[in-house]
Amino acid sequence: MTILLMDALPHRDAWAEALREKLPGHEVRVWPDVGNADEIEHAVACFPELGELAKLPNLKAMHSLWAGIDHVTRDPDMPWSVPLIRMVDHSLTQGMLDYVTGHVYRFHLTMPAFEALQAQAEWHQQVPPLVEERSVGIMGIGVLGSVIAKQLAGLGFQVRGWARTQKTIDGVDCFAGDAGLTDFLAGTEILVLLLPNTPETADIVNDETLAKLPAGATLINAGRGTLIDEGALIQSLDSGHLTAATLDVFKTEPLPKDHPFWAHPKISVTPHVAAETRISTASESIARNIRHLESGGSFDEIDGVVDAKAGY
Ligand code: NDP
Ligand code: OXD
Repeated sequence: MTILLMDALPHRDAWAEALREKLPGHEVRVWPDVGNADEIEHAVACFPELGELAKLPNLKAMHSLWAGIDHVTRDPDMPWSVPLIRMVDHSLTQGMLDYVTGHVYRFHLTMPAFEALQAQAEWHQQVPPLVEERSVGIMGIGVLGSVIAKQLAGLGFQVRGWARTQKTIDGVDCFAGDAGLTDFLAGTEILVLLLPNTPETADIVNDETLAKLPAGATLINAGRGTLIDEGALIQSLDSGHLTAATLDVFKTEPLPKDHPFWAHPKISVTPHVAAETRISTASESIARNIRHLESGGSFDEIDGVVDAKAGY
């Protein structure tokens, strides 16, 4: 059984070593040393070169190193007939849980307002509400969003979630589709984006949707930069309707040096670090899926198999 690590990743030797260790008896090749392409059955990819996946005629599965698959599906020649499995991994989930919980608390405790006061050496005691008086809305309650929703509900926040299909999550008010979006937004003070990049989610945060949030709302985008109409976000912040935004992902990454987000007083930028794919645990997720398939297991039993029609 031969596995090809597709990318020119910074840590690809470590990835290859981890996969070899976890899949003894398998050959792990590292692109561009493909060898006989007919022998490759599993491709492990984050940001593969365009057209390279289509050159592997006997591929059984493609394994994305990231939870988001847009770096793989950007390839117009990607072989959609081969199942694509996105990363579902404990460390990735825990990292996102830490990131979102931390930034939700920062907004809940109105830290941007205190930071602005500190810059003016102003003592102004405006006490934040308690968690049970604060609503957090999560757009995208899939693998990551659902764990975060449960955690925030457990901490006492009023939590609501929005997805394409109706969900039931204990302690979380769930909304679905276009029909549920207005009500979802109207009751959301801290909006968290954990949607994938698809044609349907492009610029889903725009003038119209931002206006549906209550005045004073805040935004955390840990999903994809494509979710936000950047001009609409800046306008909403400048008007004071939205009070602050924390952005981890951007339409162009790295965020260009002259981009207005860097210097905007109400925007905090993190460089796509909300959740990292860590080699130790993620290589085990991939190895487990490969072992499962090799032992005759089906794709239905694997977490994260991409629905080609839905595009995520
Ligand atoms: P999932 O596929 O498990 O969840 C996606 C969620 O989005 C689902 O709830 C899905 O609805 C919902 N959704 C998709 N399309 C629509 C739509 N058109 N309308 C409404 N809801 C929609 O993905 P994960 O939770 O694993 O990851 C989410 C995203 O987070 C990734 O795609 C990636 O972009 C981003 N990410 C960012 C990282 C970072 O470091 N910043 C790290 C990891 C991930 P339904 O449940 O009905 O299918
Ligand atoms: C992502 C990831 O999809 O880091 O952004 O997994």
